[in-house]
Amino acid sequence: MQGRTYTADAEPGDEVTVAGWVHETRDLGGIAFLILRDTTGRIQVKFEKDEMDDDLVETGLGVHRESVISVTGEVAEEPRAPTGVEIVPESVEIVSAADPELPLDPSGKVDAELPTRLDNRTLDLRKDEVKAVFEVRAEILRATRETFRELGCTEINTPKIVATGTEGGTELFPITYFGREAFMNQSPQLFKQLMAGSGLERVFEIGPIFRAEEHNTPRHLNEATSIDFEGAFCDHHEAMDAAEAVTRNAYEAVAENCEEQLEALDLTDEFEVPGGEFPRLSYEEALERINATGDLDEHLVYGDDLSTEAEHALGQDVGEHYFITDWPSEIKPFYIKDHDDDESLSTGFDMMHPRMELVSGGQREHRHERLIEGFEQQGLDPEAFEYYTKMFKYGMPPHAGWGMGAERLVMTILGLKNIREAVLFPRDRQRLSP
Ligand code: ATP
Ligand code: AMO
Repeated sequence: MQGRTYTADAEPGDEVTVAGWVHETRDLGGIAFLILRDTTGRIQVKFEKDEMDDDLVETGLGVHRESVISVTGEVAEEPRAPTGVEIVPESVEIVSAADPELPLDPSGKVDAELPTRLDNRTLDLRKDEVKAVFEVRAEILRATRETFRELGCTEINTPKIVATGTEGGTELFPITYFGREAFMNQSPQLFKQLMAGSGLERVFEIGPIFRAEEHNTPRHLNEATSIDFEGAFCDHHEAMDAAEAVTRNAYEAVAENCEEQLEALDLTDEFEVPGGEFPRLSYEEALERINATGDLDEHLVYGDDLSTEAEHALGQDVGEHYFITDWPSEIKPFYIKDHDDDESLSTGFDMMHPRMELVSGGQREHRHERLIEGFEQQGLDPEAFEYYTKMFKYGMPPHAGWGMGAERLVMTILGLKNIREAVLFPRDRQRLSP
């Protein structure tokens, strides 16, 4: 809107036009106040009924909450106003009137359940503490791009409509692509590896992944945002260093640049950037520690995958971010390389937050014959992946990488209870719109 002043920029003595939402009105009889809200904050508009034009007063005070209005007037200092200034209006224009009945109360005085909030995201994001989550999310992604730049990576974008899955056959969304069978991509895994072998060498992608997850849980989405790294001439240790750097820098950026948002989320006092290096436990050590907690009904044996309960028990025991390394080869995907001195052990790793897994990664099998053997061992047809495997015949350096769920990162940094709170329009088993 031409000539519009943001509420935060209104200085005493200015003649301004401020446009925004009617946050609330308070009628005290001879005098009434309207609080106008925009993205920068709030400002009080004062109506002195005896001294002002009746039409002006009627328009200003007759409008329903959450309507969009534009107010022109002079800014005056007023110590009793919430921000120390107020506008004495000369004109009020109703730009877009709101219904008196709102599906959700943006002032937050009436709590709303998550589904109601998700159905009405526009109104929901008028609340400071909800808006703050998405401002923090944007800051985390900004800091992540900066970390990757420092790590010498180039940002890439890979296809989301693909011919094959990589992360296990049951979690694919099939689609029809001009009469052919195709799928929504579960991970940029194969494409990022192909780029590690290209002249780019070190790449990252921040993009959607699609998984037809069987469970409806507070930490799974059917469309998630994956932060992916892949680096040529990297081993799994360097890949873990990169995952740790991305995580720590995300926390640091939030601590440095999101003071206002942490306050809105009531996290100022408890927010902490992770301290020392994240401990690196081998899978075998992890099993021993989980069994020693006595928190599980079952006794875990070598070769077991870690259940949610096992992850929780270990997370509580360790109490900080940590890695689980050296998994048995058979429970890691075909593209992960085994240790040279012990082929039953993989270089695959997971990076865990005490609440959940954040990252999976590892060094990749870059030797063509071994890769083909790996496909066969997992019961996959290497022919279907020929577009990928053939590039391993033309000079493929050793490489390593990982994938990190962006929503899980946001969720754990802010202590959100449900991953859906970290997505504007989540996709889960029930939710396809908005
Ligand atoms: P990823 O999906 O990327 O592998 P994750 O941490 O989400 O990472 P899953 O394999 O999906 O890992 O789940 C980890 C464990 O949690 C598995 O053993 C799985 O069976 C279990 N699990 C997942 N969802 C549920 C659920 N709703 N209730 C109980 N257990 C679950
Ligand atoms: P993985 O399948 O473990 O590994 O996924 C990597 C990370 O992505 C996040 N994630 C999810 N977040 C929300 N909802 C989901 N349904 C979901 N699924 C996964 C998690 C998980 O740790 N190709 C490998 C990565 C690699 O080796 O580079 C992969 O996709 O945070």
